[in-house]
Amino acid sequence: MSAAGNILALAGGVGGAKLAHGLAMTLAADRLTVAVNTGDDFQHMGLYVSPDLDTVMYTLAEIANQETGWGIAGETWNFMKALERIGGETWFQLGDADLATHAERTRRLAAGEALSTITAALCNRLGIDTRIVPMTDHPVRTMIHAADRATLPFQDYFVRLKCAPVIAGVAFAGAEAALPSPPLAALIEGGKLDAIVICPSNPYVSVDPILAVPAIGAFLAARTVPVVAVSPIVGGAAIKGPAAKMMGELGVDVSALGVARHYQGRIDGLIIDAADAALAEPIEALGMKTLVTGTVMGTAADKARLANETLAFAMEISACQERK
Ligand code: FO1
Repeated sequence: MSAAGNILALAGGVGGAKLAHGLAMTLAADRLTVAVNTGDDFQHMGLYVSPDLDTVMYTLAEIANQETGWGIAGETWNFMKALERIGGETWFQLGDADLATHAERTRRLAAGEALSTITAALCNRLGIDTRIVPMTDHPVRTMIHAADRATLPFQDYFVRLKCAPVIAGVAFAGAEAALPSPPLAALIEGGKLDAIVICPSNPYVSVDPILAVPAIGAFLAARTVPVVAVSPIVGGAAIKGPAAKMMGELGVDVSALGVARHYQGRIDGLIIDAADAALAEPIEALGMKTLVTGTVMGTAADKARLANETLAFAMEISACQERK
């Protein structure tokens, strides 16, 4: 694979967006496609909200709100204050600038445009030249099966209930009928891909929904290019979000080894943090290569470095596979 190969990155929330940003800084725009989870999407107050698409878009446009991990930097909350005053629903905070994205996306969906078409238009207006595409234009909704037998839509679990319910399982309603979005289908059918990068997103609710789209999961299972993942679990904890809590409740090892087991058979390499160096051996025993490096991305330089190391790791695996 040439140094700047054709890369497909699979991303969800904050961690995924950070590595996608690093890859966008590293690769020419026509060499990178970021396919984003839409299982978190939902209708709220008549608006279609697509959190992971917005987190990736805002991150690559460098307008993401660093404090919250979602929405837009320097946000104002006049809409929410006015909503509170008249007794509206306020558990899901919609900032004034962020609201424009939801309103415009909702308007264009109602006019019959596809989510991938709208996403391309929004990215263009935000000055993003990297291709950001939804995993599918069809409805797929992540549902949390709680141990008390309740089935919760994802945002109810994640935001309204603050991830408190004990999780017993996850399902992706609509996934079996979903097709990859047209730009993603063209890429995976085009035969020009050099590697796939699974960004450090929650494996259960950010990456699995993408792989639950049958043609995407099948493409990875029958892969002819290396698939490398970055572990979102460092030192037994998640950098952000409920991944560690979920893994504990699902009874899997809350570690990079637990992540490796989750992806076993679907990836060729796992990048783990230096804090987890001792796990490299048991992870390699699962039949995948490992790269031990700094995986916590605090700065833009961290993002670019990890992106370069990820691409080099994928190239190395590709070279090994070609020699076989
Ligand atoms: N997460 C919260 O914890 N509280 C919120 O009020 C909230 C609002 C919100 C609005 C727009 C958006 O795109 C994301 C928002 N999120 C909020 C985060 C969202 O629930 C998560 O980004 C994903 O669904 C999980 O990665």
